[in-house]
Amino acid sequence: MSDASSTPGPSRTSDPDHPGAAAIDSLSDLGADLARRHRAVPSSGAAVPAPVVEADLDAVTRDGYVVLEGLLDEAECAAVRDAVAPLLDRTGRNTFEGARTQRAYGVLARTRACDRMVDHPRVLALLDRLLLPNYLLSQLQVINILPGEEAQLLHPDDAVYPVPRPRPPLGAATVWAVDAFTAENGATVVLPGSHRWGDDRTPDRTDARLPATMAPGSCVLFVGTLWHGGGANRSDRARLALTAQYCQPWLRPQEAFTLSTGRDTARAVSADIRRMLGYSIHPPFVGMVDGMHPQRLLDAPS
Ligand SMILES: O=C(O)CCC(=O)C(=O)O
Repeated sequence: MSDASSTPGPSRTSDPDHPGAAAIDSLSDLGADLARRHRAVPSSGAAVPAPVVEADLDAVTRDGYVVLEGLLDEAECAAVRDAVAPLLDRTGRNTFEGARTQRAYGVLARTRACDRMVDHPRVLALLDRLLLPNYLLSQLQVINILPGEEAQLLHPDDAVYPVPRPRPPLGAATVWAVDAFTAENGATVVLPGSHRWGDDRTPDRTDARLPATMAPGSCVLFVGTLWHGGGANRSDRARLALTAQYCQPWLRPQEAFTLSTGRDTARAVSADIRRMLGYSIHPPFVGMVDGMHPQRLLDAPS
């Protein structure tokens, strides 16, 4: 069932009770057999030159994050700004979401304008190396930090999963600057190297906190183990951002996108986003629907 597999399936047997049944000698055979029509295709990240990805990956491995500059142009940022403005109608329900921060969820079901922030090749090229094939989208939010907002509680995103640290990350995230991120307007604050900390360590005043300052159309990508948070907005203008979180394909995503996002949306997005919404399998079975690859739900008329 794995669409991560690109190898031909196992050979068919001549068992008279099960004509055409495949011989399965290993779990990878099983995955390859069940994928059949829905085999892996490389993500759009495969087109990114290897030296570029390796430099990005070196930074992430060393510091826990990397700033990817200038991935979207001003027209693309303006389109995102226009599309998300009507979605920003409320402030946070607690100080973690932010009393002076507007958030919008369910973005993919409401606009196509943000898709490139979810499946940008530079991001996918890194995720392809940090996570297992068929990693999933775990969250997608618009975050608009208003003037006067205080610094968010520092946190690692994958602390929601009860797995002891230190350990490899269970996911990764991007925060995209739609407006320029500055030290004054609430640029995401990162703690370099904190992705290696164990459970016995939380940030104290001696730890370096760096604002991820960047131009519109750039993003900061960090692993789920990195301590970070939204910055205080001491400017007189809002700071508009979009954040996408991704997780290993065997984990439960924070938002159940297969429940919250309709099949018309799943058909409308790119193959990379569709796979990340859950129309994919972690081999041999995780994510199946009625014993079959979930992509079949989209092949049939709904
Ligand atoms: O808005 C930001 O810069 C980061 C927000 C964040 O880390 C979160 O809400 O989990």
